[in-house]
Amino acid sequence: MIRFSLVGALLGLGLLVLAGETKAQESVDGPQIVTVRMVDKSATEYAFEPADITVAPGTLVRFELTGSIPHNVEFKDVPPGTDLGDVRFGPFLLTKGQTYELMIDESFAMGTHEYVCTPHEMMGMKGTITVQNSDPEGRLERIR
Ligand SMILES: [Cu+2]
Repeated sequence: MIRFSLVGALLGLGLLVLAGETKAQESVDGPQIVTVRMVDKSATEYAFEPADITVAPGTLVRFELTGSIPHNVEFKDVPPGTDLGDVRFGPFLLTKGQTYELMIDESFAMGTHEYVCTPHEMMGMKGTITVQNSDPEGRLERIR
């Protein structure tokens, strides 16, 4: 039971902080939502789709597991001034359809944030989130 023991291990490490189940409501005043799918392209090929996104501060990035292989989001190379805390190493999504949401707030400095799926980095499962201010007056700056 590989999957069972993986769950146990994750629980043991206290990493199962899943944003999961709840789907954020998209309203007129709500944040812009960008979805990145975690895709099993074959038994040995996994990918984030789209791999490279550009977002404004205040955007909600939603990772969605579309297959049956567990994936996560681990930030590797981030711009100076970024302070991700626990978000640096995200939880593993285990169930098809499960989501993990990241609010692009002030903990993400402007610039390109490179991330990988920890177990599948060597198989090319990586992506980037480029944070770019599309709002020169700074209205969105303080949205969390
Ligand atoms: Cu993966």
